[in-house]
Amino acid sequence: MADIEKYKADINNYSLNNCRHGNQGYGRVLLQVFGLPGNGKSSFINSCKFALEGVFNEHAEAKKKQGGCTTRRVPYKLTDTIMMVDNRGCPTLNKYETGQIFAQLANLLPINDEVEWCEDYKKNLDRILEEDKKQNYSDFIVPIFVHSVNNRIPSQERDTYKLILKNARKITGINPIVVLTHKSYGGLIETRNTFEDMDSNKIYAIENYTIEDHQQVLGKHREILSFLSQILNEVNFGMEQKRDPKSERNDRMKFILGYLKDIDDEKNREAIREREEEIENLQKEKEKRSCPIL
Ligand SMILES: Nc1nc2c(ncn2[C@@H]2O[C@H](COP(=O)(O)OP(=O)(O)OP(=O)(O)O)[C@@H](O)[C@H]2O)c(=O)[nH]1
Ligand SMILES: [Mg+2]
Repeated sequence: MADIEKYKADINNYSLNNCRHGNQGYGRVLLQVFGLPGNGKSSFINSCKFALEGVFNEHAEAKKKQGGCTTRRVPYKLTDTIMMVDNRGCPTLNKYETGQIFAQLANLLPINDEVEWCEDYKKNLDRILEEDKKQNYSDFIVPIFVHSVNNRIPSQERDTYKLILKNARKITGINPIVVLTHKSYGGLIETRNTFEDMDSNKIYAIENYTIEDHQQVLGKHREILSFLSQILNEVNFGMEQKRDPKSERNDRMKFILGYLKDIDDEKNREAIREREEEIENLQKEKEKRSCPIL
């Protein structure tokens, strides 16, 4: 029990001011929870709050729901310094949807609003530029990828996952911390291996508290609090170096705008290819008609 109280005290008293070079302009730690729908993101946030505060509440709505339950980016306060953000999960992993994951991760989409995202480059750009007016650059972002062991990743999708995790690292400067939920449902070792093969080096397995089952368990509390405390070590490590929140935000912005532009260029090239094919087919058709077989 003593370790649990120690973890709680460390988490509750954590301040960026105590980092090696002081807070360097960062105001809070933003634990950016992301992943596909239904993998336990909201439940994980509820579990963290339960372990830290001692009372279970469905802070973040957690349900089995077709098409995703959480559709906004919702922030949940863990302490005065630590915030968890429940990001919208993406049902598919096409380039537009992954662009949306990255824009959320980079903290370039508004918090507390519906995450509206579409295939229109200009609209997405406007949304990001509008949010940028708030000049919110004082968050130290930690990416946390939540994935259920129930959700086996087919081998043909591994490259896409790998790319998402790699881009998340580029955006935030931290290799995403992987949280595997439903850990007692079988398949944990296999899923862990899959993530290790995708270059993940920080993988935690937990069983979330849920609305159906939130009987307090010492082992679960310990696991979750130990997780949070290790995340703070990660932040301390990142703060060992001199950094500048403003230029980091600019770099994130550059990355996202470049990514969106590339997708748009590809879409336009694809449209041109289709058009050329159409013309070619019409041409062939015309030739056939003007040259009947004798
Ligand atoms: N047994 C068990 N159930 C879990 C666990 N994590 C989540 N669940 C259940 O799985 C379902 C989906 O969990 P959510 O937390 O809503 O998942 P989400 O990732 O927030 O989903 P979206 O908001 O739709 O993106 C809910 O019914 C949860 O109760 C877990 O570790 N163990
Ligand atoms: Mg959710």
